[in-house]
Amino acid sequence: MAPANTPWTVHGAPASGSIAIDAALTLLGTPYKLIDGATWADSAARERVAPLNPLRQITTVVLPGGEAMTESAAILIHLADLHPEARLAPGLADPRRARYLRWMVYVSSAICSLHWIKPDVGRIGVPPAARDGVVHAVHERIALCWTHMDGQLSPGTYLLGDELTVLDLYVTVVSRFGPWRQRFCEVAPRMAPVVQRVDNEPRLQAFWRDRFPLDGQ
Ligand SMILES: N[C@@H](CCC(=O)N[C@@H](CS)C(=O)NCC(=O)O)C(=O)O
Repeated sequence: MAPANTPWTVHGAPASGSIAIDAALTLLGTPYKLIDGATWADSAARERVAPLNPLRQITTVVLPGGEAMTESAAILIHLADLHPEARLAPGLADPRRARYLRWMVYVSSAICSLHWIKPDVGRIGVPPAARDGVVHAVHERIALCWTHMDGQLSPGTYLLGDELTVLDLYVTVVSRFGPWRQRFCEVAPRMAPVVQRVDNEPRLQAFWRDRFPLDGQ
C-alpha cells in the first residue's frame, strides 16, 4: 500500500465522465496525478486501467493509500465527504442529503450507463447496420430521463439550492454528452440555467477550456 499522503491518481480523459472528478479536485485545490486515455476508443488505455478496473473503464482512481476506486458518482460523493469544509455536498444530517444521493445515483444509472452502448452497439447484441437507430433511441431515452429529473428538482442558484455541489459538476459534464447540450436545455429548462452557471464558474474557466470545451457541439 502507498503511504496515505500519496496524491490521488485519476485515470480519465478529456470530454468524458472523469471530467466531473477533475473539476471537483480543481475546486478543492487538491493536487492529483492525471493519466489520460480514451478507453472507449483506445485499447492501450483500456489495458492500462485493466489491473485496477476489470471493466477497463474510466473513471478509475487510485486513492491516497493505494486502493483503486471506480464509479464516478461514488468517487464524487467520497471526495465531497472527505472535504466537508468545501461544502460540495449536503452533509449527513442535511435534509437535502437524500435528494442529493438520489440524483447522483440517477445520473449514473439512468443516464451514464446508456452512453456505454454507443461506441459499439454490438455490446447489446445489435448489428452495426442498426447503429443509427440504436443511438437515436438511446438519445431519446436520455432526453426523457433528463426531463423527469428536471420535473422533480426545484433548482435555486444550483440544483440543490444556493451552493454549488458535486451534483452540479456531474450534471454539467454529462449534459455535454449526446444528445448534446442544446437538447438538454430544451428538455430540462429548469436545470439549463444551472449548468450554464457552472459553465461560467470563474474558478473553472481554464479547466473547461483545457479539459472539455463546449465549442463544436
Ligand atoms: N459506471 C461508470 C461508467 C464508466 C464508463 O462508462 N466509462 C466510459 C468512458 S466515460 C468508458 O471507460 N468506456 C469504455 C468501455 O466501456 O469500454 C462510471 O460512472 O464511472
